[in-house]
Amino acid sequence: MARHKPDKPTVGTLAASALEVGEMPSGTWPEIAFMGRSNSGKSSLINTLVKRKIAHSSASPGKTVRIHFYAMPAWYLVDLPGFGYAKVSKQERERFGQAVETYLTTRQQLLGGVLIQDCRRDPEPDEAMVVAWADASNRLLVIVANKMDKLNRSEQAIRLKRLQEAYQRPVMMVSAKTGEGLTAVQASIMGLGLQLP
Ligand SMILES: Nc1nc2c(ncn2[C@@H]2O[C@H](COP(=O)(O)OP(=O)(O)O)[C@@H](O)[C@H]2O)c(=O)[nH]1
Ligand SMILES: [Mg+2]
Repeated sequence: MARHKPDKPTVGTLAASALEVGEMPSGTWPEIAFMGRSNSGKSSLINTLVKRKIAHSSASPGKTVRIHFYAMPAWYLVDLPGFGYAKVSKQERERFGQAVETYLTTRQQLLGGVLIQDCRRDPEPDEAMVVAWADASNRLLVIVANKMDKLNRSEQAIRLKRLQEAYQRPVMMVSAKTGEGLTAVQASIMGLGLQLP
């Protein structure tokens, strides 16, 4: 029988920083993975959602990029510093891409993902891959279009329509900066039975 180390880290703390399964939390808490192109505002969104500064900013050049597990009330917020990550070598990027892929496709505790993108951009192949993953693995995916404060009301409506057409899924317009739209994101996390701090 598998032996689990009980999960009991303090809310908001970094419980694990992993590149391999053996380095990931070994308990049974469910996980939600936050993904997005760098500069989409992923860290800002995470920090606003959990009401504290937890998300790392991008690692300095040459530093290994890892999968970060932050303790929430009885679940883990998983920060996947994924695509568009240009500061590391090609070799490093491939290694990391493999770690993320293995995590996404094999992790039992993973309930779903939150995909963050800049509302002013259209989805690119990286974003499409995340949607394909959610479809193939039948996992929940919340698509968040961030930085809505950069657009006026009519531009917001145009972008929302365009993004929903491109994704063929609901998209939530938010601003990590002003907090606008975030209750919908909170509601979808809480709809999974997970509590936010
Ligand atoms: N105006 C505005 N700027 C934002 C918003 N979210 C993030 N930013 C800015 O976008 C830049 C990248 O944010 P960061 O959270 O580091 O993005 P990450 O690379 O995806 O983790 C920073 O300068 C943030 O201050 C937002 O909702 N509105
Ligand atoms: Mg970041």
